[in-house]
Order: sequence, then C-alpha cells, then structure tokens
Amino acid sequence: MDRKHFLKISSVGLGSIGLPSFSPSAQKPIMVSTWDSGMKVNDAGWKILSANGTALDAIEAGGNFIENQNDCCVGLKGYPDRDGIVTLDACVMDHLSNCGAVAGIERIKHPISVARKVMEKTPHVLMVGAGAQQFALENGFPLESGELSDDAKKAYANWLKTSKYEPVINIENKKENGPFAPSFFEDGTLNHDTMGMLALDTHNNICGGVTTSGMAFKMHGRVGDSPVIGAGLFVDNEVGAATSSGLGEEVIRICGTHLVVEFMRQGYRPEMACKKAVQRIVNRDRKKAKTLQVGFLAINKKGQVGAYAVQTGFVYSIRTNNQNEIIKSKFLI
Ligand code: SD4
Repeated sequence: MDRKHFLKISSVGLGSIGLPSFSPSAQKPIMVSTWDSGMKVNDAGWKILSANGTALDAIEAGGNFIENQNDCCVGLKGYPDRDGIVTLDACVMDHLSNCGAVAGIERIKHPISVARKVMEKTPHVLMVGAGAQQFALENGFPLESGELSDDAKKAYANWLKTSKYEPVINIENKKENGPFAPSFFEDGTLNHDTMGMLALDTHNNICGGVTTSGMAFKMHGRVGDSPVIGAGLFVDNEVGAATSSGLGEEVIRICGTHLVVEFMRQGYRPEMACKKAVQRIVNRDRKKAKTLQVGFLAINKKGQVGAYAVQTGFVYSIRTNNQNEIIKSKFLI
C-alpha cells in the first residue's frame, strides 16, 4: 500500500473524538513508530500492550513483524550495501536502562531479537558483524540465505549503473527538493523506512527499539545511528524516550535521541524537544542540512508524543485506545 493511500485511510484519529490531531496524547498504553509502515508495526505491538503486556515485548513483536516484510529498509529483504550484502542494525532499550544492540549482522532474520538477547544474556551492549552472527547462531537463530530479494536486486542493479557513492537519505517531495534528491532513486524507490518504535505500557514502563538495514548502498562496514544507544534510540523511564530516522551520521554527531530526552528532562514537550535537536543539526551547517533528512520521534512519561524533522516528508504512526493513525511531522527547513 502506498504512502499517500495509507495517509488517506488513517481516519480514526483524535479528530474523530473532537480534538485536533496534533494534540498530544496523554494515554497509556501507547505505541508510536516511525513512518507509515509503523501502522502495522503498531498493530503487532498493540496486541501485547492492550493485553497488559510489556512494552519490551510489544517492541520486539513490532520489530519482528517488519523484519518479516518485503521492506526496502528493514530486514533481510532490505537494500544491500554497495558490495551487494544486506547488513542489519538493531537495538532495544528498556525501562531499567538495560540495552542491547547488533550492528552489521548478516543472514539473521530478526536482529531486534538478537539485540534483546545481547541485552538479556550478556554483560555487553553492542555486538557487531561476524561476532554478532556467531552469538545469534549460538542462541538458536537460524542462518538464512544471503540472496537479495527481487526488489533489492532491482534497486541494486539500478544503483550499480552509476555506483555513485552518495550517502544521503532521500527527502520526500522530490520535485520540490530536486537538486537534493539522490540520483539513484529516480525510479521512485525509497531509501528510508528505518523502524524506530517507542511504547509505554500499562505498567507505566517505557521501552524502545530500532531495526533497519541502514542506509542503502552504504560502504560495507558502515554503521549508522540506529543501533547506537543515545543516537538512534534512548530511553529514560523517568522522563521519556526518543528514536530517529534519517542520515545516521548527523544523528550520531549530536547524540540525537539522548539530546531529545535531555530536553524533555528540562521540561520541554516531546515536539519541542525534537525540534531543538533538529535545530542543533541545522545550526551546525545549514547549507548541508538542506541536503539531508533527519526526523526525531519522542514520547514522554505522560504519553505525550511529538516529532520534528529537518525537512518535509517525515511521518510517524501512533496507536492508543482512541487513536490509530499516521501523523505528519513538522519540519524546520
Ligand atoms: C542509517 N538512520 O543507517 C539510518 C537510515 C534510516 O530510514 O533511518 N533510514 O543512517
């Protein structure tokens, strides 16, 4: 289902109960996920949250759902790196500040579950590459085929025509942003959709997770923000949590999600906290910022939600008892 269609059908919103849809929610349980693909991810998590399950289980279920799909940017059917190899990044962080992550893992279907195992079964936080794969195999995850999906094969063949190494995340509304649109996505394929998820459960606990194949056609070995705690994900159960999508290097540079949570700790609402982190990126180099996209999504302890992006195009999905819709993020430039 395409993005526009999805946006159109998302009608069960706060609007329908008489509140403007940008009004912050203050309910629990609640699950929010990046992009429109987050709708179905939230559905998977909601089954658990609505039965008084834990935020951690909901996040893992959401991550596993999207890792099973034919998605450009998550799971083994995602787009490969520039050597034609799919490498996956994922992390989880729970309400006790426990966290686990894997980066650059190959041929494992559910990296978010491996990240959870790193959190629960090792004294470590981040495992990478061959070692992460070995750990996954030792913990019963099967070794999958390394073959690309048909869509990924097509996109990769397309990219190989120019093999232009241009590490950018495409900005939607490409006509408007013509000069900044990456040349290898002329066919309309997207290179975003990293799944960042945040949930607040009925036990009043917040947990988050991220799963992604990372930036399409990245250098082999390149790791983005997604599995980096404090960059792609940060949770502080006293304050709230944040996740990000977009050009990971820019997020890592400012410890983006940690920054968002710290702004919330200072009393800013989630949207303003996200905006201030986006401003940090833009103020550093405005000219460069015009060429890239980063979006932050945050939730606070009250269940209020907000997002902000560098450019237009970032959307997120929200699920509560009263709300099940896609919301467009505001943006700075
Ligand atoms: C990365 N942040 O690897 C990821 C890419 C992304 O939506 O978010 N895509 O830099």
